[in-house]
Amino acid sequence: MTDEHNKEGISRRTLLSGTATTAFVAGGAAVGGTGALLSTTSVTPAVAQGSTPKYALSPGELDEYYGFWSSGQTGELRIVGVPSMRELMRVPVFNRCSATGWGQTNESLKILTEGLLPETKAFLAAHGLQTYQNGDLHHPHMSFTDGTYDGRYLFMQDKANTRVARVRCDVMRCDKIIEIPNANDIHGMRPQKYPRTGYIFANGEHEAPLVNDGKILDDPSQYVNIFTAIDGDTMEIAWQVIVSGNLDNTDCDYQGKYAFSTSYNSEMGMNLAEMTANEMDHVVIFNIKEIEKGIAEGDYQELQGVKVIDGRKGKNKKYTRYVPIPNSPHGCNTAPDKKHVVINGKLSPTCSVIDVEKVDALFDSDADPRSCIVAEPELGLGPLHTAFDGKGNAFTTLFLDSQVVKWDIEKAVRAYAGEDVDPIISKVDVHYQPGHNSTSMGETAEADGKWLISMNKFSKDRFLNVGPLKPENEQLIDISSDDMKIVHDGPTFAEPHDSIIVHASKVNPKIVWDRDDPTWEDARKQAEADGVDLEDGADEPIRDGNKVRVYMYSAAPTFSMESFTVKQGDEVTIYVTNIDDVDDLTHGFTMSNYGVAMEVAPQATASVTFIAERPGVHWFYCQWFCHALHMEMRGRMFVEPRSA
Ligand code: CUK
Ligand code: CUA
Repeated sequence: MTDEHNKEGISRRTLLSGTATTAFVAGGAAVGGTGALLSTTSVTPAVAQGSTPKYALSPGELDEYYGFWSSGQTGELRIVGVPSMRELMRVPVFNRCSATGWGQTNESLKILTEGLLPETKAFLAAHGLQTYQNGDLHHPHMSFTDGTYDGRYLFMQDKANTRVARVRCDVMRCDKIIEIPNANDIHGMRPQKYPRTGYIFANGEHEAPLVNDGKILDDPSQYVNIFTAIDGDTMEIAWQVIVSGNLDNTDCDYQGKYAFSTSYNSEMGMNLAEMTANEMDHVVIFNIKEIEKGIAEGDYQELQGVKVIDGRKGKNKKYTRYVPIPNSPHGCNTAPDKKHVVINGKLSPTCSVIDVEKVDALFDSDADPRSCIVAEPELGLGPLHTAFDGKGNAFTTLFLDSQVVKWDIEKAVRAYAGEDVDPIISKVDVHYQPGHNSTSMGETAEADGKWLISMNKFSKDRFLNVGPLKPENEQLIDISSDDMKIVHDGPTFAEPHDSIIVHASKVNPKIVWDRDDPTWEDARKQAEADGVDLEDGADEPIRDGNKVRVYMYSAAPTFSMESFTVKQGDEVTIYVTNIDDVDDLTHGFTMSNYGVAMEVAPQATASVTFIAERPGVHWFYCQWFCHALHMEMRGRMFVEPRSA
């Protein structure tokens, strides 16, 4: 370790305020007790040398893995090819998408509005909105069956507006979004691994009064946090648990018995000094079977239609256990060995390893909560998240050190038991300040130890300067050998937190939509009522008072209607069915100067409603380049003025 490196390390630490740094040092001393904060393990060079990296795919070659990426405050889900790191698709979820019409089409508005609470709808209506226009999507995770991905759904949360969404993997479109009552700002979220998903566990991060109607304001003693279990099949809330301290990240076991949530603010502090005051925070362990039993036996209060159990510290030890963990833990990651859960220290240089087999005793015999901790290796500065290779090794991001550390879980357990072994295998510099990381199939029992993505928060000098706002940098690391090799820098726009890497064999999306897809159920019913076949369209608009419905189909390069006439002020709904049954032959429908645009993929129906308030001739056109005569794929809407 050079002096320069040390200096850099110290300057990075100033990213944390003085208070936090003090707390960090205190936590380190309290837990580690072994002296130096940094291990002397050699750092592998950041750039791979020698043979052609196997991440480089030839044109036309397909990736071995799907990467499912969050996009943070952009609010969408992204699909990335791994190892090529090519961005393949953006799936709109909590955002508004200009290309697909997500947030504008009737089909998407139904999904975006039906799960909102009544008071949220009223609040949004006061702003002239039907739904939120933003979201903060941190954690995308796939549904599990028997401990591995099953390719059915992807689930993701919205920290900004307290929602959980589901994406269907057969069409890669969001089909459900629900707002979580009673909770605030859903952060950590994971699907149940076993026997299947099953539950989606969702952490409310920010504490507030349980009925947050303004009667209680600056009285933190009355604030609580809420852990929510959602039924992943119905997307209805199964139950909630009131907890002490905030909830950050979460994961669950491979036995279907417990879920685990980190809390960086067990103090329930309202400012930085208060939040980092204690040397120990905690992990909350939720006893799923006991909670289900408590619900069945009526040990709950019903709030906003949800059954809520009290699992606060010292309240009811059947439901929860609070395991003390060094200052401000963040990531929570269950290892593919089905035995260990790694709690990442953040302000403490340690990771705490829970043995799930020792958790039963916490509930059965009132054992010391810390008795489930079987290792607490000191790894470096700012451990945030851990991923696994399925060979007994863990990979932890070190935010402050700008490194990923590879360590041996079993050796860490032996060291904790007193043996003189060093669990750290190697470290690699990443660029810079990593948050999450993920390994190929790493959060399943089928972790294969090929690739690691380090999701770095800062990219600084790694790319051409694009102005003060920089992309993130996601680095692809070959972990097939002990010295981790960075083989690729992948810039991404604001701001992926988490990702999963799923073997392509697990996912098998359709090439064209099925005509009987439920997505356009409302359009199907309306067409039936109007005596129209969606695939044939109608020759004329169908008038129903001041409501006008226009049914057309698209077949490259024409719309079935060349023109139609409505009256100024009419509420017009356009239904477009793409009857081209051809791979990749997407059409679109844009009504110019009306702010209207949507995508219609092969064999899909999409619809959009607007008020024809602008009189005159308005061209509609296909905005998806579909044919040599794509430019000619257009028609006119005549809007007769009111006075005429
Ligand atoms: S959190 Cu972002 S780096 Cu929201 Cu999963 Cu840890
Ligand atoms: Cu249809 Cu362009």
